[in-house]
Amino acid sequence: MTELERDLVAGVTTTHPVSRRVLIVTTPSDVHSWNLVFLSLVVRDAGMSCRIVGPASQLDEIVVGAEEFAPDVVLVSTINGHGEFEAADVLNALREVCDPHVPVLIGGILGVSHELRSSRRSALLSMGYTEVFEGADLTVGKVRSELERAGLAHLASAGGGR
Ligand code: B12
Repeated sequence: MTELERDLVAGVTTTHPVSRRVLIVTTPSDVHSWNLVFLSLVVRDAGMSCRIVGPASQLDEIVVGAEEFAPDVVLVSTINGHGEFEAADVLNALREVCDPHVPVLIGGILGVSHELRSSRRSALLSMGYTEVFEGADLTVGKVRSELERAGLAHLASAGGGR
């Protein structure tokens, strides 16, 4: 059995010797769950620890999850089309407890109109999201490199690794 397979059997929270921690949340209305499982596999495969708060992560659960897990990076995943409307509340909840340097990346299907994708991206970035993944951005390689970049940038700005 590989390390990844052992983690899958073990449950949704796993720890690795590498201390980067990734919190995975969704928006309060979104019940989709395989997106969260998929992301957790990418995170674990990259040798990072992860915790999933969702599906349908409520704002108080997001606050508690972020407080307990003290993530180095947060991934917000939503595909039901309401993401762009709930994104601000989720970010505000995270910022109640997360250090401002902690990168918060959002991705999935963030609205119901493909045509508005670029204006949605601009709005989410101005709101304070560190990076936005939608459509062609959603490759495993891109996600993984962004995760590593975000994790390293955070550790550097926090004055080194743990
Ligand atoms: C299964 C499914 C359901 C199941 C979910 C079961 C479960 N427990 O997960 C059920 C039946 C419950 C469901 C309900 C609904 N669904 Co649905 N569902 C799907 C379906 C068929 C597959 C989703 C899935 O599991 N994909 C597999 C995962 C692994 O892939 P993924 O979710 O796309 O995520 C990938 C990327 O987006 C990316 N990613 C995701 N998040 C993030 C985040 C970051 C940071 C990054 C980097 C990457 C990333 O990584 C993943 C792997 O590539 C999709 C259609 C489809 N074929 O995609 C519709 C779909 C998502 N559903 C849709 C809709 C509309 C609904 C409902 C509103 C329907 C209704 N009227 O009730 C409800 C929503 C309920 C709610 N409150 O959220 C729409 C959303 C449309 C939109 N956004 O414009 C879709 C796209 C169907 C469609 N074509 O219309 N659904």
